[in-house]
Amino acid sequence: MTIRTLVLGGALLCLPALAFADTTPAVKAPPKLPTADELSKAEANIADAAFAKIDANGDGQLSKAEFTTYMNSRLAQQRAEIDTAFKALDTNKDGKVSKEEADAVPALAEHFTELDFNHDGSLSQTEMTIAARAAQIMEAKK
Ligand SMILES: [Ca+2]
Ligand SMILES: [Ca+2]
Repeated sequence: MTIRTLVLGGALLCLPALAFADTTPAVKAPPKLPTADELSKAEANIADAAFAKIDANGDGQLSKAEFTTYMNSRLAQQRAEIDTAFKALDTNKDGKVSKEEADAVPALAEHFTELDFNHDGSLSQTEMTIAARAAQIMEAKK
């Protein structure tokens, strides 16, 4: 096969695509929304995927050890997320989130006094982590 036939072949392959491009209507049809049934199937897939992820040895059963490993990894991930959020809020980089800094997030500003466990007028990273954990424990007990 020569370079010439390759180039020619490539050009011929492009032709149908070009012809198609010319006839494509300017206005695209809106994306089709999934039906309730399709959404339920997608949710079942999420549950299956999560289960498979936690079921480390793939025996179709979740042991306490597998669940603990999964939860520890999730909690470590959340700790990293809290760390990132904390650093973003601490705009003057003094290692604390003041009331003024917390005002950037209305939900945080609203609960500032409750979250400031040691009542020093600012939120430490530990206080933010305690708050996140307390919220998760309440959620888990529902
Ligand atoms: Ca600060
Ligand atoms: Ca504090």
